Amino acid sequence: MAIKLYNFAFGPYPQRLNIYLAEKKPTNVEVTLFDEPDRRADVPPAAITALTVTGSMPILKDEDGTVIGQSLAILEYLEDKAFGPDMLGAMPAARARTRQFVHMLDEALTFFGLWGRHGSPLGHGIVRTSQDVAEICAIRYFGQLRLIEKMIGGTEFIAGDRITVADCVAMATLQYAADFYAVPVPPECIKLQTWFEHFSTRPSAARPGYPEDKLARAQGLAAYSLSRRSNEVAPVVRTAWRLG
Ligand SMILES: N[C@@H](CCC(=O)N[C@@H](CS)C(=O)NCC(=O)O)C(=O)O
Repeated sequence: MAIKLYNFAFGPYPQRLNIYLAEKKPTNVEVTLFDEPDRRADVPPAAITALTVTGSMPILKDEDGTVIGQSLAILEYLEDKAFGPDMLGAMPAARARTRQFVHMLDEALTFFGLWGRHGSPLGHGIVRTSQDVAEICAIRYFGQLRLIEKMIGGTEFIAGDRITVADCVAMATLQYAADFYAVPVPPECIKLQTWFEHFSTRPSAARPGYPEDKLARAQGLAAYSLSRRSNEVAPVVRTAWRLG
């Protein structure tokens, strides 16, 4: 019997786990990947989404009946229970350093997700959108990346000399921003950019396939956000991204 993980093949939260599992290679985790959500086709199956209150992916189910429905809690649980190399940190200080990055990156993704939802055609007609929210969240996203940049030392990986869950969360976030919405790592975040280029070459970070119709509408988020706003406010996003 194995720990079961239900997940999507793409998406910023699912991809945290996809990258993590490709790095950790545990032998006691069985993964089921679903295509993009389609309620009519029962994908992912209602029997799976009903396991948690949100029904979002990823979802973990262990053999004793334990169910976990948040990606960061799943990562921690797998660090406790999955076979494979330690990816959190051996000592309390190292673990705390990894978690600091993870929380900062999680906040960054929240800002980015809101920017994408409110600032791109993908959200239109699906959620109530606000150009102000889009701009505020774009600024907060870039600001958060600049803070993370300051926290990174001169190490090969985000939290130190060994790969940790922070690398998986960082890669899933920056890859989603770059590949799906065409928003690159800001050029002034040199350490983050160097790390991103380096980590992108790992097999675990292979670009996932995105649904073509959604990809087409998501691309060029920054340019699209700018073009929708009067010149009065657009410079704020322009400055935040150092667009010149
Ligand atoms: N905070 C959750 C977010 C998970 C999430 O939003 N997953 C998305 C995919 S990126 C999802 O399943 N969306 C479909 C849905 O909620 O029905 C986590 O960290 O696991």
